[in-house]
Amino acid sequence: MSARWFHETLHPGLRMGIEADSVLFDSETEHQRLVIIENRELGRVMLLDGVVQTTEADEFIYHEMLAHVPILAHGHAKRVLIIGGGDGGMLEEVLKHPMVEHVTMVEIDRAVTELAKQYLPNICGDAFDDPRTELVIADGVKFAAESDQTYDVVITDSTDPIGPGEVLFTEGFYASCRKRLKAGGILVTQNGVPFLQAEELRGSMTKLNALFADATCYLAAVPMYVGGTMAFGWASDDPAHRQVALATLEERYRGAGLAGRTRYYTPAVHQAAFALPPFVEQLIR
Ligand code: AG3
Repeated sequence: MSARWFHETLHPGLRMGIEADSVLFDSETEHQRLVIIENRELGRVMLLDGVVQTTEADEFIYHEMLAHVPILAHGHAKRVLIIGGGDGGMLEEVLKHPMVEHVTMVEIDRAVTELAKQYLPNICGDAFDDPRTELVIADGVKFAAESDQTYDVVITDSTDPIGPGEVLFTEGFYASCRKRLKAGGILVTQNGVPFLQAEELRGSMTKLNALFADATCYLAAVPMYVGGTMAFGWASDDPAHRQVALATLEERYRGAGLAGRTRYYTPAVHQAAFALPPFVEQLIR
């Protein structure tokens, strides 16, 4: 069988291609087109509606930075809510914290979780079987609006604001997330690559600034999210959470048993991620 190329369709006028040494899955789910391929550089790669969601090679950067930054900044997070995140990579990272007692993950597409268990065990591990995990197959917008549960950290591990993911970038959704936070809780969001998705970041930050006492973004370069660094939205009513001293972060990092077990996150990287180049700063104020 000849190799097949998959081209990402996210940025009009630019084309990123990944050669599939093999195609493990390619079909429409109830919600979207789901593709899992294998590539010699990247390992297994999952795409949703033509957009790379995660790869075995670089998932650690994205998942570590969206999980450990808010949890270690918070310092005593016991309850975490993940909106999206069907591949289980975020769940697996969050569960590394012994202090975390309960994680609710709300994924709209059951097929994503089922296929991740089958084809992406290197990404989700056995996170779905952890007794602390509560998997809810539902619309994240509806869950955030209607649940009566509250959390210390809320993570939106979403697709981009096109198609089914668009609602996860609205003011109404962010307001619901705020209601799901306990006092002093932290919301973090997948917010795209600002070099290519400036308006997406500007839009989210305008809404987060209006709703929270303290809102900003932080950055990490995830190679297969092309275009430079990715932005993660950060919002909390407690500004102290992004001023945590390095020594404190180090103590919490060691305390969680994470020292030497992360491949991107360190307390120093955590602090540095909040330093923003002017072209990003201008988008978020
Ligand atoms: N979902 C975020 C994919 C973002 C792609 N955007 C982009 N390349 N600008 C990741 C899901 C992993 N759990």
